[in-house]
Amino acid sequence: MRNHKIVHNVCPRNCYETCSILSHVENDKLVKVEGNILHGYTRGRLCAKGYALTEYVYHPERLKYPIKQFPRGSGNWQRISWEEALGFIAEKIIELHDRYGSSLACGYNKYSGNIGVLHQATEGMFRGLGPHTIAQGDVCLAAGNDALIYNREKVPFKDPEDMAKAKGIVLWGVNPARTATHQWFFINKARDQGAKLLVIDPLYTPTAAQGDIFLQIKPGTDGMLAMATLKILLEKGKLDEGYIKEHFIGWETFKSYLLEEVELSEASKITGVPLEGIKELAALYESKNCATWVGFGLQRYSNGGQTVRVIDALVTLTGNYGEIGGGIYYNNSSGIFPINLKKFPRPPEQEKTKERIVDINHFASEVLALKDPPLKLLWIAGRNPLTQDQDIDKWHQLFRQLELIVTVDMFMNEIAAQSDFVLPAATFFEDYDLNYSYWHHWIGINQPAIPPYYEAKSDLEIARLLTKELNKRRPGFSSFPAERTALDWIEGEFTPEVLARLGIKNWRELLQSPRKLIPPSEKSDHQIHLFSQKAKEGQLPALARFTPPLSNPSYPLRLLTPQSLSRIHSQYSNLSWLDFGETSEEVEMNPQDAQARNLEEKDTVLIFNEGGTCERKVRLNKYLPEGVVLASQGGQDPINKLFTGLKADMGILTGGMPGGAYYDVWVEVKKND
Ligand SMILES: Nc1nc2c(c(=O)[nH]1)N[C@H]1C(S)=C(S)[C@@H](COP(=O)(O)OP(=O)(O)OC[C@H]3O[C@@H](n4cnc5c(=O)[nH]c(N)nc54)[C@H](O)[C@@H]3O)O[C@H]1N2
Ligand SMILES: Nc1nc2c(c(=O)[nH]1)N[C@H]1C(S)=C(S)[C@@H](COP(=O)(O)OP(=O)(O)OC[C@H]3O[C@@H](n4cnc5c(=O)[nH]c(N)nc54)[C@H](O)[C@@H]3O)O[C@H]1N2
Ligand code: SF4
Ligand SMILES: [Mo]
Repeated sequence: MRNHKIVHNVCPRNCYETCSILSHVENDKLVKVEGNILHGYTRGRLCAKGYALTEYVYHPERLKYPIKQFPRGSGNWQRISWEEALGFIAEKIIELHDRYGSSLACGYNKYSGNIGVLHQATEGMFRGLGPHTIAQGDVCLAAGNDALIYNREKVPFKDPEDMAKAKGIVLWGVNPARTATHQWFFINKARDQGAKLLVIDPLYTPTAAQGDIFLQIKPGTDGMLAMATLKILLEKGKLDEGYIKEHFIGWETFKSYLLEEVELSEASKITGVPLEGIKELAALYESKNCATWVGFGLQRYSNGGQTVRVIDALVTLTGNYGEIGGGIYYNNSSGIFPINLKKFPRPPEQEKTKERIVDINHFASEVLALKDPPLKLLWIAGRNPLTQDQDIDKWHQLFRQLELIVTVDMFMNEIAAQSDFVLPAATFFEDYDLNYSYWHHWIGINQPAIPPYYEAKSDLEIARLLTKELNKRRPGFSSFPAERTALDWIEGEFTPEVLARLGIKNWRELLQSPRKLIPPSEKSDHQIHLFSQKAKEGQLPALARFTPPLSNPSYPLRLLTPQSLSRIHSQYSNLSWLDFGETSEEVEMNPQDAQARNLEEKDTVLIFNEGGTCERKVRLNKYLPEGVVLASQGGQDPINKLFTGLKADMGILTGGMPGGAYYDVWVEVKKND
């Protein structure tokens, strides 16, 4: 074999797993990827999307050069040089600064394409311009994360590998058969030792199919299920009230709510879960070693945060604080890296005014309301809001006011197609990065395996080059430290605390192999806020209240759009290796709901609400509960056209903005004659 080498990479998708990859390279070409056996969580395996990365890197649709389109949206693209593209953008940034007296007319919208640390270079590049406009918020997990902060002051940092030691496992609103396949190793280890697996989901998912017990719940009613379970345990005398009184703030009010206002048969009706099912769940929580994995699915509701608070109350009141294997698993971001790309010092005049913050979940509509100055230049990186956002029609209005739209991406996604300039992004095989997971505790350094594809550049390289262009035109315009290389930034992240937690002396040891964080040494004192002063100050309802999620009298069907197996949101639909028949052209319906509307398999239908209309083909699914329809994300006619103004009840503490209530969508379906 000629010139064969193996390079360490880390998959940077917004995915629980952050897999460690060994890339086989021959003559500068990526020929194969495999999992790295030295990674204790991903254990030498990738998911199907990971194995398809060799097709992804050399895909014929990959963007090779900077391109410019005129008029915007016309498809009339012209290749240009990097110098020309960056020169034009730099001129525009300076001109806007002169026109408005600051860079507030310039902003970015960036999220989950690549969540590696160095991909925060886009944020850094804008920071260097002084005050500017930012899309802020956490799309994935904000409401549930806040809920845990209200209950416990901070989110428990759990090691998902410990789930292997649990005596029982509840998968609550999470679908790891699709979204976190490596976790099955640890779930199955526990099952081999006799742990029962109980799955709670409105959909009969591949995860539900693995359960010993499946509770098919009505969407948004999980809070009620948790309350009813607690009531059973309280009445059976299974809660240790002596301990609870000492460690739980607000127990008496919560207890009287359970006793006086929660009614089991009513709860069974609201949730759709039979009483036997609620009893099975209660039986599982009698064990002190029950693991509860709360997924991001169940908090995408207007009552999503409240739901997670009540589930956490169930977990903790039954004594499951997190003893070996047990406790709540949610989001394990360690927050250990300083992320210097967002913290470098700026001159005092750049610190005088604050950045302007816009809710990422409602970006276009909020930006349209901005004045003094209006947003004029928008930079998109690692995002496809035209399929993934809410209020998509507002994006089209926003385009009219923007003087320059720049998108950095590997592919011509829906937002790139509406941009003035598209800059080709390098894949993670083409530059360095530092990666941690929001789930497992392993850290890895991603290393360049192949040269950049044609003229593609990483987001960091682009930030450095644009900064140089700006400062060439106007010395000192940007304070972004453009001279720092990828390795300089990586080195800067390894504080003495990080090195100690990784048990290493020099960060370069990570170039040889990923390492696992040693857990922090502090002990939790188990104080739980069933009454939270902080939540009260945030004007949130008391915990002892179950608020049903929104309903809409005009639109009787609830639309769920969770994650697909072969996609990461809008990505990968162009990969033939991942063509498992998943399509965004269908809507799945229960046969009764279809019959009531005179619909049959393969009928062309319109699915609509006050937000808009999408065309789909009917696929009958007898496992779907009545009143729920199911569709996939992405595509040319995105389902998110039907999403308007949906906010979860919590999220401010985590993302500075409420989470998005992506599953609180109500629709009607009719034949398209
Ligand atoms: N294959 C794949 N993996 C992914 C992604 C992807 O696009 N594709 N995306 C990644 C990202 S960014 C994220 S945020 C995570 C999300 O991954 P998960 O945490 O698994 O969350 P979701 O897929 O949103 O929803 C999980 C489950 O919650 C269920 N659910 C919906 N409503 C309710 C409810 O009211 N109650 C209950 N009990 N369950 C409910 C859904 O039916 C679904 O089966 O996945 C990551 N992993
Ligand atoms: N209907 C519905 N909508 C949803 C959700 C849902 O459950 N249902 N889930 C929401 C959630 S949890 C999320 S996380 C969002 C995801 O929404 P987005 O953050 O918009 O994510 P993607 O659709 O994955 O698009 C990411 C883009 O980044 C590009 N990219 C990849 N790597 C890089 C890189 O290194 N640099 C640059 N510049 N670009 C790169 C990809 O090619 C792709 O075009 O969607 C949200 N929208
Ligand atoms: S998409 Fe997720 S599971 Fe698949 S290779 Fe990447 S990190 Fe691993
Ligand atoms: Mo997400």
